[in-house]
Amino acid sequence: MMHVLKGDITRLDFDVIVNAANEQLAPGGGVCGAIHQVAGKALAAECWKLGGCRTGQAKMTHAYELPCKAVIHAVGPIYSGSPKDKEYLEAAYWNSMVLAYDFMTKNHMDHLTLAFPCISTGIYGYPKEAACKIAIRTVQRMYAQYKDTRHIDVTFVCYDEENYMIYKKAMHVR
Ligand code: AR6
Repeated sequence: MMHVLKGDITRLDFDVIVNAANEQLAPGGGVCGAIHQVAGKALAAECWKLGGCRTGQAKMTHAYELPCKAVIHAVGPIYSGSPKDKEYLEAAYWNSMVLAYDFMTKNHMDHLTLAFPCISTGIYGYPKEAACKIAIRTVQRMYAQYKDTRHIDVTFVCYDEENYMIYKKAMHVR
């Protein structure tokens, strides 16, 4: 199932949350800054050891002071208008889901709650409606691929009203 919520991803109760990270995996601003602030300095130290993450890729860390069990750092594209942007954004969602399924397997879980922020739609400037369609389609594609008994419940956590309205419309939520 996919859900949409308006709120602060660092304060909600999920097994795993996704961070809209940068290639350096540095704390930065936006949702990334908020996640690092709540997690504490140990998160930045672990991220530093990972040696960065290419656009479209994702890496997992511990969650430290955050209420979740783990954090997936996904790097979305800096919007440029090139067709590559879409590919990279799809890859960021897809690779995050792959890591979430791996986490479930390693931890012998048959159900996991995963929260995504609206990757790339803040500082990285991706048009929000287009990004929303990509996010939803990619998660649907992943669900079709992993048709087994284990299930990931995905929630898109929107911080700004505009994204929230866009997601609600796209998901036919009143
Ligand atoms: N919870 C959920 N969503 C949030 C929160 C929050 N606490 N805070 C902001 N958002 P952005 P990007 C939303 O700029 O565009 C960082 O500096 C926000 O409204 O955080 O992928 C990184 O380090 C927007 O819809 O990420 C990178 O350098 C969405 O999160 C760069 O920004 C994404 O906005 C990444 O840019």
